[in-house]
Amino acid sequence: MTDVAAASIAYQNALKVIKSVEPRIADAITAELTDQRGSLKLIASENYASPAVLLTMGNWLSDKYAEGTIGHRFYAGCQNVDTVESVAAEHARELFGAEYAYAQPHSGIDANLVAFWSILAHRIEGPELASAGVKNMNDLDEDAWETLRKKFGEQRMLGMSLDAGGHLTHGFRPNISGKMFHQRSYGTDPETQLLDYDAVAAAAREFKPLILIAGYSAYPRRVDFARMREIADEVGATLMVDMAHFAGLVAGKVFTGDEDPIPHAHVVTTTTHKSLRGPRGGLVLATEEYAPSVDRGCPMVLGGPLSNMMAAKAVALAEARTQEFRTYAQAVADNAKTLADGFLKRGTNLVTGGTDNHIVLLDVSKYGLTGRQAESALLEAGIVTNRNSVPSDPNGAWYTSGVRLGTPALTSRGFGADDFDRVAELIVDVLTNTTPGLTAKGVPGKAKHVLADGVSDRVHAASAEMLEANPLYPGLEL
Ligand code: DSN
Repeated sequence: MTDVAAASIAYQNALKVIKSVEPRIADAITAELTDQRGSLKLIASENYASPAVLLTMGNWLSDKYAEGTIGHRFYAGCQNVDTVESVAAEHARELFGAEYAYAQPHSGIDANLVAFWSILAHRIEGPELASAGVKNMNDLDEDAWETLRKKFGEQRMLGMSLDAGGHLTHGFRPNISGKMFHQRSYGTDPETQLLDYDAVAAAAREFKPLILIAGYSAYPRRVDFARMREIADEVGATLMVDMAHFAGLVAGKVFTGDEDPIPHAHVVTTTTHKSLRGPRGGLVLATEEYAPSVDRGCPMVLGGPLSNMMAAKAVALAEARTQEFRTYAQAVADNAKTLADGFLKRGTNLVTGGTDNHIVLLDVSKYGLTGRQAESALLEAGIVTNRNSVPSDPNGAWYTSGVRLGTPALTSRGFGADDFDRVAELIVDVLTNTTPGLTAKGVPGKAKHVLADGVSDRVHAASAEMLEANPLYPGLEL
């Protein structure tokens, strides 16, 4: 339990110290708290970390360089960083039941990069070194090194398509992963919008990827990881799961058995700040087989570990091992279902027709709006969301036809079933009272919106009641 009186004093004093050097930054920090306290945050990838997690980030651990691994650093004096990283990895292993955990990645993208290069090291570099009869890549002659570099560039990755809910780091061209790998995507069934495992298996048989990636950032359903592992095994692929979005539901034992990626995947990556409710950062979990190559993450693709952030990860993971967190995780999933039902009964179209995780994906085309117009109308009414593509989106990835909602943040504030039904009602009120704004040529466009008079005020007033009844950081005097 957080000692809120102690946290209040800590923050008040910290802000006083910051203000004495750069008042604009102290003011921005305070203003961010005011904004977060006063809006309905429904961004599926955001949450509210505890004061204990937040306070752990701001200290002198930040000043220490510690490239390398626990007990094998390229700098002297890393004994305290060793403790921090060991505790973070221990909590991660025990929380998720993983054979090995790596706490250094600075973000989800970094965690995925560590995973990709570890898989390449294990599957491509290792056998190549063995066939050349050397232990270290520095011992390869120039020709053998060129051959190895070419082999890295020939590898294939199969992941979920972006408009079905996959993530940019799963082999798409704007991200480095799309430049590293030959990529192919699997989508969802055109009718049900659900994952079609037979289609994934057919694509895997034809494409023969080195890496099969499962995981998503905008798919409102659970995944059968046992089935994904069968597919990977059939074609000799490594199964990598990116659980950045739903790690909190795995940690909280809402996803178990075939829905828990850890027993099925070779390598699992995650962020620590979404449903897991920790600091900004990443983790890689792996089987013993992949552990030695994952352990090479720094300096293979990462800069020196952020020891203050690893410390905050350790605190958040300790929190996630409590019964309180399990209750929270179950509430996140229950609330998403209530939210989805609230839309369905009011006639809003949902991608896949509902949810069984923490995401609800609205298709706003029936309101005559793009996702971008819906997002900005909702923001005007104090509801913070983000626009998102829907499968086969006619409006592309910039304007989109969807709005993605998530329940982790408001559930952390204590919102329950009645509140989420009311949230659905407010969102429908905004969508039905918004029309497309006109372009410079005087025709309806895809970017601007017009919200009818009075709607913003009535939605703000209704939200304020719920926000006051469920305060953010109750007792924290700032
Ligand atoms: N930004 C994260 C999300 O919103 O899902 C993924 O990168």
